[in-house]
Amino acid sequence: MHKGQETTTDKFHPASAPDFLPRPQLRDLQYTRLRGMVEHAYRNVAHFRERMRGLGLTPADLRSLPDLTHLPFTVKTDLRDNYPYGLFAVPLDKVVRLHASSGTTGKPIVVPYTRADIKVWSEVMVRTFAACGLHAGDVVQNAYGYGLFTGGLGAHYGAEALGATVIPISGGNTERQIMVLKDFNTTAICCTPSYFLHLSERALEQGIDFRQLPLRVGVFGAEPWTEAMRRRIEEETGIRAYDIYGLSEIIGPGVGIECTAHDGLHIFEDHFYPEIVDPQTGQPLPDGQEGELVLTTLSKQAMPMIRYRTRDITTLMAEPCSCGRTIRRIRRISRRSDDMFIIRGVNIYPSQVETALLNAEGTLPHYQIVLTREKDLDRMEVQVEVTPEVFSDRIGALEKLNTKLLKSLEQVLNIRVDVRLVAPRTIQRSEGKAKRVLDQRQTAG
Ligand code: DLL
Repeated sequence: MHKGQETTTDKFHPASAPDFLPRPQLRDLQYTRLRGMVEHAYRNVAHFRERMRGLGLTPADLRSLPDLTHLPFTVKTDLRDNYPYGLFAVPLDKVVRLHASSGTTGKPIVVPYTRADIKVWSEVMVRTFAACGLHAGDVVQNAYGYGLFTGGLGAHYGAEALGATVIPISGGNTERQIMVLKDFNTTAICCTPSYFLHLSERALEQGIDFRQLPLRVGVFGAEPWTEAMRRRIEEETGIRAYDIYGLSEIIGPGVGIECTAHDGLHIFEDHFYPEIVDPQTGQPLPDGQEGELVLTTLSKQAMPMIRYRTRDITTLMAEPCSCGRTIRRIRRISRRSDDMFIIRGVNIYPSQVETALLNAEGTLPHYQIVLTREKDLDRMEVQVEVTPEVFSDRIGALEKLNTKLLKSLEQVLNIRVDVRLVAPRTIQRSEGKAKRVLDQRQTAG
């Protein structure tokens, strides 16, 4: 049962018009914008110019949209190597905002915006919220972090431009989040799915059931999550949970969003051109085939990105969506090509573990994967919280669940791993992106 009344009126939001363009018109628009953007990048960014010249290409060689596949890729190290301002295509006096993505090691990646870029960003975020059925009158609690992270301000500008009432609460301070959610009659919340679970759990401990509140929509992203996780969230809180995708290098949040059909994420293709390539060879793959998402910005001024390798693994869905949008969809991003770890020769992604765990009754959606090395042998332990009922049951219930999880994990992963059932609230909660894998193999020697 969901409180979120799903309407199709979102398609009538004026800002959403580009979502419904006839495909030939959209392709014309994409090509025109691509030409302009490549010329701009070629003229103003030495890195792009040199890379193109290295392949004997100039912007004039771009005679059609498919010619895009001849252009060189941009990868994360290109951004690192040009830290901080080397890939900027405009002088600093045209840059009105800087954000940065922290990354796991070393220096961050710096992303600049001109005034026009901010406008585009707000526009795609309005289209994002409209696709989730939000409108003026909604009270949006924005719990994405404000600051260098793009989540907070990106969602803020979009929600404001939509005409909604924004609560710029930022991430963290769980007690205050719950108080505001209840007292301010919040109808929509933006945060990572893992943090939302934490909020709803803490609220329940205080006797506050989200199902009894006006909250009806969650706009969740910035980290991978699964259908099993969505089911848990929707069942436990009575809201509709939407998957929002984005990355700093391209703009921040607002690259893609689910519509009320909840069947893939629409990419705002008039601003971000998607391709899927083989992650190993870089060869373009046809629609419907899984691979690495590559994005090209079509309108970004301050830092255009040509064929950026996102490392996010997904599939482009060419078939039309029941919502009527003509912009293509990607499947939910369940993994990154660099998420993968290898245990005893088997490739494993955290999302496989999540699905296996959450399909079992008695588990809570909090888990962690701990990798260690003992006598040169890799060991993987999956720690998962169990419901208080299971935990306080006779030892039999725990054992039964343990055996069940061992089996389903072995089925999914094709190797035997260890499972440790732990008490509720044992696994550390995150206020932003959850850290699912604890790799202690290096330190274990
Ligand atoms: O996470 C931007 C964002 C903010 C997106 C708020 C959505 C909501 P970065 O910190 O640069 O930017 O991280 C980008 O996060 O390449 C994906 O690997 C992952 N990611 C983002 N959204 C999703 C999602 C923001 N819905 C990286 N599903 C991306 C899976 C996601 N992974």
